[in-house]
Amino acid sequence: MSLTFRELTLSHPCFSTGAKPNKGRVHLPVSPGCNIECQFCSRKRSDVEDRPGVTSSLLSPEEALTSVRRAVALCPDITVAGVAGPGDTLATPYALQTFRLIKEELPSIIKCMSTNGLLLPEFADEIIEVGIDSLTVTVNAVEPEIEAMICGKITYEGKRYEGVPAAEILIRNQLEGIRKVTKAGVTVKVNTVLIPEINADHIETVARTVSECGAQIYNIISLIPQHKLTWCTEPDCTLISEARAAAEKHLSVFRHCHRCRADAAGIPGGFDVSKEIYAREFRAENTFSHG
Ligand code: CLF
Ligand code: SF4
Repeated sequence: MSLTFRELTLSHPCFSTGAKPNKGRVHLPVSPGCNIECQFCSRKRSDVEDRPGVTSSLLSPEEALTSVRRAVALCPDITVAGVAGPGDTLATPYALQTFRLIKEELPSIIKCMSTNGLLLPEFADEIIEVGIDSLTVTVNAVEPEIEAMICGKITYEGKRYEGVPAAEILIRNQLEGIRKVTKAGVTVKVNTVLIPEINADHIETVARTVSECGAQIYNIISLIPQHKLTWCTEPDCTLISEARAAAEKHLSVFRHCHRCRADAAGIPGGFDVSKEIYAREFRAENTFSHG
């Protein structure tokens, strides 16, 4: 049985809608591949870049379980084990395999998974059965013409799609998947990457649509202009505030996102134990993508 939204607001660092979270999470970089091509995404191995999509190493599900044990021993405030990349969690089987091990060995740990949602309808039953407590779906647009500017290509059922046809499939699956898992009691958070030149005027429509599908909390992530979106700008504080206010008409908004790496560990924005767990030397640059 998954935790309720109310229980998550008290125990999950990315579901606290009021005060800064004092709970922590350990991210397990077990998902190497992806099935879509976000124009802002640059996945890589790095010890220094501090953003989603970046990791020092990849782990097997068994190694990930060991990492959770070490993380909790080092930082007892860690309540959540999350898989947020570096690729998509449903493009390979390792994230769900990892959560099965956690469920068996460490049942009190909250299981949190982040996906682009392309394969969500297909894996919804397994997500429910494994007992994922919180699922994040990154939905950057619900209009195919807008999404096509953000996601260039997808690979789906063995075929490559581009442009608007790709965006139509992605949006359809994201919304269908959100409906399916929320109906079964899984709490869904939606992340949207705010891109001033592309989706800034579209945020309220995304928030309303995903809320109607059952999502309960919304997180706006500022674009880090990179890869094919270097022509775009990072949103300023005013634009972020306006976007949050527009979204908040429809669902709760999370405001303390730290655009975590795929191997982050500790309290977001606070005590960091990732170096001890993943043997990283130091962290510095602040760049971006999903989380
Ligand atoms: Fe990780 Fe994401 Fe789960 Fe949180 S992060 S998989 S929901 S446990 Fe949190 Fe980090 Fe922001 Fe993500 S601060 S990037 S929202
Ligand atoms: Fe895949 Fe996530 Fe990168 Fe998009 S941001 S291409 S979903 S890994």
